[in-house]
Amino acid sequence: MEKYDPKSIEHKWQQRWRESGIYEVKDAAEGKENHMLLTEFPYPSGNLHIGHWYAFAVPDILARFLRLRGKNVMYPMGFDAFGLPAENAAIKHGLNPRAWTEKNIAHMTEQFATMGASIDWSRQVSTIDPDYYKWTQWIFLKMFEKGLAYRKEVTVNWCPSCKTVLANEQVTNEGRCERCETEVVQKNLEQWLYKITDYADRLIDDIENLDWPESTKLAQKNWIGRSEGATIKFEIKISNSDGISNFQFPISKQSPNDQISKNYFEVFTTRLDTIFGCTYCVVAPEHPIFENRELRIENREEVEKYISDAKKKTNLERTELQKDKTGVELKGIKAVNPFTNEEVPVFVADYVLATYGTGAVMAVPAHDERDWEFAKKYKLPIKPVVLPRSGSKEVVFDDGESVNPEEIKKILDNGAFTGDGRLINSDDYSGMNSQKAREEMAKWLEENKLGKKEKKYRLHDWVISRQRYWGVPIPVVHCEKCGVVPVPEKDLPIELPDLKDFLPAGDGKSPLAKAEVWVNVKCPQCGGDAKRETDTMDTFVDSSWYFIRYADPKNENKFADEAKMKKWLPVPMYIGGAEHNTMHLLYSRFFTKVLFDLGLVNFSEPFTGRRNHGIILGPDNQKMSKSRGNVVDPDAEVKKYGADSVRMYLAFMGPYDQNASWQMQGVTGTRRFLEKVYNLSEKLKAKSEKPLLKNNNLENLLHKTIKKVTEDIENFRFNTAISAMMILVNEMEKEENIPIASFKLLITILSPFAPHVAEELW
Ligand code: ANZ
Ligand code: ZN
Repeated sequence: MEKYDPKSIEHKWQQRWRESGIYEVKDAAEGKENHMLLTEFPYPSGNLHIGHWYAFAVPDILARFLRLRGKNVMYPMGFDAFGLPAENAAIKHGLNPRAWTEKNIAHMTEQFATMGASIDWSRQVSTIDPDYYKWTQWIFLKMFEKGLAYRKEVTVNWCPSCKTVLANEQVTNEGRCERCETEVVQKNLEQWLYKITDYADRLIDDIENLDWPESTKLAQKNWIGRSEGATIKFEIKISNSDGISNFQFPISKQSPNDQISKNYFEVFTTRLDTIFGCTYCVVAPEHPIFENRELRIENREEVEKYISDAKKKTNLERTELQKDKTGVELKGIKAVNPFTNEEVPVFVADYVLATYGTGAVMAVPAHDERDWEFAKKYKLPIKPVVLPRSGSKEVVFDDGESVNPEEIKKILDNGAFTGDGRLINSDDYSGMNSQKAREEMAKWLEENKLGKKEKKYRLHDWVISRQRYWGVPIPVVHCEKCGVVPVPEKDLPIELPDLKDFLPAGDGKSPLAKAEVWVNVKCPQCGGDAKRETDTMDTFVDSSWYFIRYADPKNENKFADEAKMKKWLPVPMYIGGAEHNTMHLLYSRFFTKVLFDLGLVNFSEPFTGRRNHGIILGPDNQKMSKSRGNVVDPDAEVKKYGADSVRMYLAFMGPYDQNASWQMQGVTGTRRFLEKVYNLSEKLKAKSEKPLLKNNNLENLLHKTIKKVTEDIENFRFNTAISAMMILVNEMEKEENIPIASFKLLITILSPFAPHVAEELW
């Protein structure tokens, strides 16, 4: 028999698989359960890198395994093909974004073939295909009808160089544009948003039952950031030389924002039980209170200087990076604590964010660390009102007041006590535990209409507008008479027009504003002159529903046929990177819930199973990058060792969810292993088709290995499955004769990992 030569084997089988179409899956196969094994479809950057191999070749082991276990497996692939790089290439090298992207897709598809993955290319989905984005637009119209798509002026991260709005996640920790490193500034712009906050509770509550990594569930819960607490009204009093008087804004100053036309502001707290310890209040620099000129702040100039400085900082700088809390007292103004009627000073400080809660807080330095630091710095009183149930020494709560003075001293000298405990110095509430006090106090607030229990979320509505060319046009027109008018369904898709010049039109306008013929249309409602919306959609919109399309990729009348969706969805297993823990996975869940509420799909969670994969680092244990010169080229490795060896090495590197560093000689190990397997076929005794190995121990080991490989694959422990096969093969090598039946078993368990050589040996 000749030597193992992957070159002569692999290409041949890849061609055979393609020509026979064996991986093109039917919607039903008798006696088999359907299973869509989903991986995150790639962005067509132009070249498959080793990370792509890790993301697609290793899950292919699972796809092939599930097929061997009798499932009707769909292993689909597509391209998330809109986005900035195509447009940047267009601007930089004068290439057409569509031509650039399509060329990349063609090249990557060829590279995919060398992986030997069991992909069903007949179901390929590409987000730039008008047959696909027609439905992305259609879903927008459904959202619009339901009030889930709306326009609002929002403060956005603005990159002055890319001239585009950036998502928070596209801004680096240093406050720079992720792509071009320019310093990001804040800017107010009218944007389109999806109202994901309407789904905040369901997005948190429904996550419990999913078979997902705990780390992903936690990341989503933190991202949504639900806090249960209360809002409380604090009356504003102005003090002047005659003393303090009740302040009433003139009626003429009625503002759309409730809070600045009334004589109070609202705070949000999760610790209502500490309210007797409130010694001052803080409002955010962007708080609407400052818009009211009637509010005579004696030191307005100083305050406005502080505000304008604060607006230059990013949220991260304000909250985490800046260790020293700063602020300015609003002279001439006091806030009244509704429980004590005490008047406390009001500060503006940038550690309070306008975008969270109500943008104002009651400060309780005895029980909040930030407030404690601030109080020490500005010499504000610290008033303990909650003590630990048992401190270093016994605390006596007989009448709710007698306490160990050492506990008090500890708080005053060492820092806030932030836990729950028993209340002191809190009138009738003294002696209650924190939980009970919160309940009772909230009741009192509600009875007196001074506040109420409330939940707040960190999650904001999703800004989907991008001022970019290479994206899905938002299907609305702006009419002078009718305002914003949705494009009728029958006119979809609104195709992207061809452009010569892809530079943004300036003033935050998309390059599409330059496409005059395309922009100027008749209003679908009144027939008058109107203009198309020129913003395009965030690419995360495109990828929020692509997995549904795999069930019915060519449907021209619906985004997918109901019967077909029932056959394939929801997705039982989705494999991808931990970087998508929040945005992509959350957006897809939101889309699914919206479609579910519209009665368009019959499942309310898109992915019942989820596993994350790690990252392949360079041989130097660093992230691979051209500048470090530690990039591993999969094509070169395949040429040298064969695809089967590369696949196996990737699976062998470690637990699939962990990062692993590529070892230069690593693939030689799996290559040698496959050579051994190949050479075992010399020992086959064709005539003696005896079912068992002569050596009882070895027969035993073979079956133990089958069991172990099975369980390991099911649990994503591909590395230990390979170790087990290596041990088995070493033992089999010592035999002189190997029955064909035993060898077939070995080839079967090997085939998901090294499909080409397994097919050849079979
Ligand atoms: C009084 C208090 C006393 C608070 C105490 C905490 C401890 P989470 O859990 O993250 O929701 N807060 C409210 N709005 C804020 C804003 N816009 N910017 C900065 N801080 C804000 O945090 C809620 C707590 O964070 C609230 O409860 C408020 O401080 C503060 F012993 O109110 B607390
Ligand atoms: Zn009109």
